[in-house]
This record gives sequence, C-alpha cells and structure tokens, in this order.
Amino acid sequence: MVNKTASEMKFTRAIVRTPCRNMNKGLTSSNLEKPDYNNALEQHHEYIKALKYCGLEVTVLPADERYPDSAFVEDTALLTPHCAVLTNPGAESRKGEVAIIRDTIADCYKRVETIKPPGTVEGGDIMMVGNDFYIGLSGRTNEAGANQMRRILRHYGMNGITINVNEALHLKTGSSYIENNCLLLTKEFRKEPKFRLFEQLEVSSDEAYAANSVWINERVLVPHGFPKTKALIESAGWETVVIDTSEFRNVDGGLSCLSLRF
Ligand code: CIR
Repeated sequence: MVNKTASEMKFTRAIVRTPCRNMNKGLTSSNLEKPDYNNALEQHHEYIKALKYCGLEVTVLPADERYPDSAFVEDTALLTPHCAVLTNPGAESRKGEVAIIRDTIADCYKRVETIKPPGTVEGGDIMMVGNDFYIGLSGRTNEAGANQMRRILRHYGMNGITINVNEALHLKTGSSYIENNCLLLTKEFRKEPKFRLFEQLEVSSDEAYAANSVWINERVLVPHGFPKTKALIESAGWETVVIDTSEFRNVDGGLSCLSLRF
C-alpha cells in the first residue's frame, strides 16, 4: 500500500447543506443542550468561509426541515476521484437524505453507484487514505454495506478495508487521516492492527471530539476549544484553521460531517 503524499492530493470542491430549524430534533446520544439555531447558522457560515479559505468552491444546498440531521451531508455519499457512491444510512430517519442530494452529486459525477438494502453505510464511517478507503463497521454501517462498498471501490481500482468501531458513532468520529501517513486518533483506535503502519497522533481523552479534524489542501480544520489537539496537528507541520462547531456537537455532529469534499 502506498499512500498518496499530501502534495499529490488536492480537493477543489465541497457540498454543504444549510442546517434546518428542526436540527434540535436530530439524533443524539449525548445529554448536551439542544442546539441554538441562530448560533448554528452563524457557525455554519464560518465553516463555509473556512472551506473557501482552503481553496474550495462550495455548493450550498438549502435547509430541508423534513430531515433534522440533513446538514451532516457527509453521511449521504462517498466522493472519490473515480466515482461517487450514494449511501444507505443506517439511521432510519436519515435514509431520505440521500434522495435530496442525488441530483447535486449527479451534476458533479459521471459515475454514480448506490449502496442497496440490506446494506447500510454512512459516509462518516469511510476514511480516505489515497487509494485505500477504511470502512468502519459501526452501529450505522453493516457488513453487507461494507461488502458492497468494497466491491464498488475494487471495480474502480481502489481498496476497501474494514475496521471495527465499537465505541464511536462513526469511524471518523475517532480518527482522521491528515496525510503524510499520519493518523489522528482516539484511544479506541490506537491498537487497531490495520493502523499499525501509520504514524499515530493520539488525541487526549478529554479532547476526543477533536479527533474528527479535517485535512484540506495543506491545512487542517480543527474544532474550537481543543488546544492540545491543535498543537499536535501543528507539530505534524500543518497550519490549523479553528472552527466553532459547538451547536453541531450537541447533536453528535463533528467537523467532517458538515461537508462532502472532492
Ligand atoms: C446522527 O446521529 O446521525 C447525527 N445527529 C450526527 C451525524 C454525524 N455525522 C458524522 O459524524 N459523519
């Protein structure tokens, strides 16, 4: 396995969706406060600015009140350099989010594949490392979905590698690839045998939320309020861009899930 180096890797576009007022009805496993909608809109606006600062052209889709979690667009698709894959979210209330993003993705990709029931996949479970895609087997992504995803990836000359996720919501809730063979991860994934050849930066347990940081074109977006993780990423040589996502965190959302980058 040869990982692409950061200099070869470049994203040019992103898709986001404006959060809806019903976001306070989003799925959550936490006892945190309900999100404040106006703050969430402000934070989302800053997030878009940060994506643009990283050089991305951003498509902003409208809020859709039917789907409280629909700002978390990452879960609805996997966008690779060779094809797009529409997912089938494991969460019942989120399945309809795929239909409302399909046309946007079809405008961007000639080849669009689909995960079909009984397979379920959420994009937050898929971590791209060059040509290799680590697929978390989680409460949202099942074996059948992972097998379909691996077949699709193989068809386009890419690889899918499964990873068991027992504690985190998604694989990328607890791990992020920040290029140059370097993984940012929580304790849950520290001993994962399939990650042993990576340089590993372990996020301190009181900053676990920041394990979901996002590398984009020589910069790394880091959530606000996690100074040790920010310093760790800077020690790996990257400029960090700090974004406040506290309102999204209240409904289990991290930085990466707010966009699809390609
Ligand atoms: C959910 O539970 O589906 C949403 N409330 C949060 C989704 C976060 N997505 C992600 O980390 N990729």
